[in-house]
Parts: sequence; C-alpha cells; structure tokens
Amino acid sequence: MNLRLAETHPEDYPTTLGDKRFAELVGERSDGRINVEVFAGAQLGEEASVIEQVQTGAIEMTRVSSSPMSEFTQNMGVFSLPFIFDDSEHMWRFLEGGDGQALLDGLGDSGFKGLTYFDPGARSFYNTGDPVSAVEDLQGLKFRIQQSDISVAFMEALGISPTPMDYGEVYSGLQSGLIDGAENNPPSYFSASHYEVAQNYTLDEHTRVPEVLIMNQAAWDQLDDADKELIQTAATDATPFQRERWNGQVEEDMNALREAGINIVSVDDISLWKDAVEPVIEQFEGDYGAVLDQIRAAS
Ligand code: GTR
Repeated sequence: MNLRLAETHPEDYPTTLGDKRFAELVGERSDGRINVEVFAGAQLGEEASVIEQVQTGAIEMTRVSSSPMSEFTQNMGVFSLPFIFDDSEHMWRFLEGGDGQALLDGLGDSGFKGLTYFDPGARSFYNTGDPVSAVEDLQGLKFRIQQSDISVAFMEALGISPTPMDYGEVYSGLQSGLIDGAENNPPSYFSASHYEVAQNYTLDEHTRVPEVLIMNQAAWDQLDDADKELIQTAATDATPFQRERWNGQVEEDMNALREAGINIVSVDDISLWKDAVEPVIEQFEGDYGAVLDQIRAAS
C-alpha cells in the first residue's frame, strides 16, 4: 500500500521531520507493507490545492496548517483568531485534551481523517520599510495572509490591508513590493528566506495555528482495524518527536536571524494590540463561542 503525503516545507523543516518520523514508524511496524511517501517542498502543490486533493482522494495524506483547513471545515477557523492562547503550554493542554481531540475528529464531517496536531509555534509580523512596534505602525500596510476569512477580519481590525496569497508566492511578493509584509513563525520566516527581503521581525506572537496531519476519509475507511490502529498510533507517536525538533529549530533560527542582522523588534504594549482585535473575537463569538470557552478553560 502506498500513501502519498504532501508537505509544503523543505526536507529538514520540523514538520517534514515529523512526517518522516511518522512514515518511518508506519514502515517499521507494518514490515514495509504500508509505505508512506513524503513529498516535501510543495512538490504536490500549494496548501489550498493539496487540501482539496486530499478531500477528493487524489492525494491520500498531507500535513497542513489549520488556517487554510478552515475554508473546508469551519471549526478549524477558531485557531486563526488572535491571542486566544496564553502560551505554547496552554495550546497543548487544549489540543491534547478531549475538546482538542474532538475538533480533530470533527474533520470527518468534511471528508478528512484527522490524525494528529503538530507544533506550529507562534506567528509574528515581518515587513520591509520601517519597523513595527505598535498598532499605529501597521496602518495601511499590505500584508500577505493565509487563506482564511477570519484572518481577513483580524488583520483589518489592526489596520492592515490583507492579501491572501499562497505561501510559495510570498518571497517574490515581498521582493517586488507587491506586499509590505507577511507573518509567520521563525522557522518559516527563516527557511523560506523571507528574512532576506523583509528585515524587520516584530515579536507580537499574535496566533498559534496548529499544524494538522490528515488523511482522505475514504482511504481511511478502507483500512482494516489493525491498520487503522497502526497508522493512528504512528501519528500519535511521531508527535513528541516533532515537538522536540520544533523547539530546537526555533532557537536555532532566532540565532541565525540575529546573526544575519535582522531587526528583531519587541512590541511596546501588547495589551493595545489585544484591545484592537477584541471586536473580532466578539464578532466570531457566535460561531466559535463554545470552543473559545473550552480554550479559556484550558488556560
Ligand atoms: C507555516 C505553516 C505552513 C503554511 C505557512 C503559510 O507556518 O507551517 O503549513 O501554512 O505557514 O503561512 O502559508
């Protein structure tokens, strides 16, 4: 059995290493009968297109961000709301608890089997031109965002002009001046070389958008119980490895960014940023109130 797994990041990126660990465990535990083939570096397409292909079954598996997933399964959108987690521990308490797992299971309604979450770190803004340390500095700037309606609302609340765009187009967008900035965690900002063309990195840590490992639901349904168990356990067991690699990579990349002379900017007063986006949380309280309460309860 051959299962193709699409991954947008390069070979040595922590999510790709998590995918490969998963593939290795599946291979070992099935004595090579089930082969998970990892296609790194967006070889099978950009995330929005890959998710669609996993939904139809053209590709069996992918590791993606829950942000573009929200266009296919609304519940995942909650993670694109800003400042909902206090820190990484809070996020993991929620994800590993019953409510986080229920959210992953809910992907079944949209044709996906959710296997596990991977660590996404925290996303922060980066831009060309003058550094950003306060909400006023963001006014009117054009920033690339992930494909999600919630991100549009949240960026607008900060005064940004949001431009949804594929990840693979961000570098040239920054270079040509089509956009003034984007936002991501340190390993993405570094590995995609965006730091070369946008040299201010503002550590506002506005979102933690979990990565998800998913499979086409019909392909999952065709597996017998023993193989389902084998694949699920391999995904669960690959997760601590991915999290460990993640933490190491963030540290390494922050050092590399400092060495490259990147202007790492701290925020003047983060409570003002939170105040600015509060109306967005209220706006989405109708759709996500129940899960927001669960997230608050895990704080
Ligand atoms: C990264 C994430 C990718 C992709 C990218 C983006 O942090 O790991 O899956 O979603 O962000 O901004 O498009």
